[in-house]
Amino acid sequence: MARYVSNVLNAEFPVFPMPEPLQCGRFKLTFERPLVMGILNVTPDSFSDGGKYAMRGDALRQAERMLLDGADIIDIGGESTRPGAPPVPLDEELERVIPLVEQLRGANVPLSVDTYKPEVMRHALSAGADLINDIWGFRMPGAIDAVRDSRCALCVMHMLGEPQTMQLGEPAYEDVVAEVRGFLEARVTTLMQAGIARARISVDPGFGFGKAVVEHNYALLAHLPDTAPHAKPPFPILAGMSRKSMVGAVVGRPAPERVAGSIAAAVCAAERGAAILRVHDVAQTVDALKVWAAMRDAANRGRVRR
Ligand code: PT1
Repeated sequence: MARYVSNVLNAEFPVFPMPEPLQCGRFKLTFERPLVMGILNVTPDSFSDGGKYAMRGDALRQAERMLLDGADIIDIGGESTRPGAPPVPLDEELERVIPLVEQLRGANVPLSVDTYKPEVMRHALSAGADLINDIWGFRMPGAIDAVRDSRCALCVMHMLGEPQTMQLGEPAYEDVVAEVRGFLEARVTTLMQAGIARARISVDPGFGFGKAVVEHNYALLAHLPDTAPHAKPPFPILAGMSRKSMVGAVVGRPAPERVAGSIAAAVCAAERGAAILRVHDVAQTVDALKVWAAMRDAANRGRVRR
């Protein structure tokens, strides 16, 4: 008679070497468990005509919510980098982002700013940002100079093409995992040669940024540890899949209904050693990761004898 044997009892739990602590402005982040980065979009709400003040109030309330829900980092973004989203002028992005950094600075939580503009990076760091999250991987002229003399962390992301056009043609790779890793290796080398300490650098394969929706994104997720530079100790990996079309394509639901699918993706990434998960649904992701961590801890204790 066929018998199902639980893998957990017999196989070893996959163990990935833990990244060293990440130097992140006022903080030093450690990765005994994956950290949750809550997404704070500071963009005008089409349903509200209250202008900037309402937008800022909404953002502050949302930040408060995410902190109560257990977010470890808040990622503030003033320009949507979703495929096809229009660029935001510099002064508009500054007006959206900098007041929020100032107002959240007292919350004693690491503040990340999602920007590729060197000028926004400089102002954000002066206002007290702890991490600069750059979808362009610090390739814009002046971006490296903007962060060099600070203690902020960097998130270096892979993107093929530009946000406006990256999903229009068919993104083509010979080996998507190796090519993303090669790109990140080259960026990390350039950053360290420019004088940025290794301890400040995290990497991100850039889910949804110039990748075929199912084929490439799920290959990157399946092989997540291989998307980062092969280095000892490893660089912390940040994974952002929350509500993206890679989830939508599989569950067949619009963005607001992709919460459960996104949590499954986050747990898969945790299982593959992700250090930071960038998510919209902080409370649900924190719970899911607690359950996953309890299972991992049990696996590490070994099989219980009686
Ligand atoms: C990300 C990320 C980001 N994603 C980092 N920063 C976005 N470090 C913004 C879709 O396919 O993954 N890592 N900042 C949001 N971008 C997208 C891309 C949103 C694709 C949606 C899609 O639906």
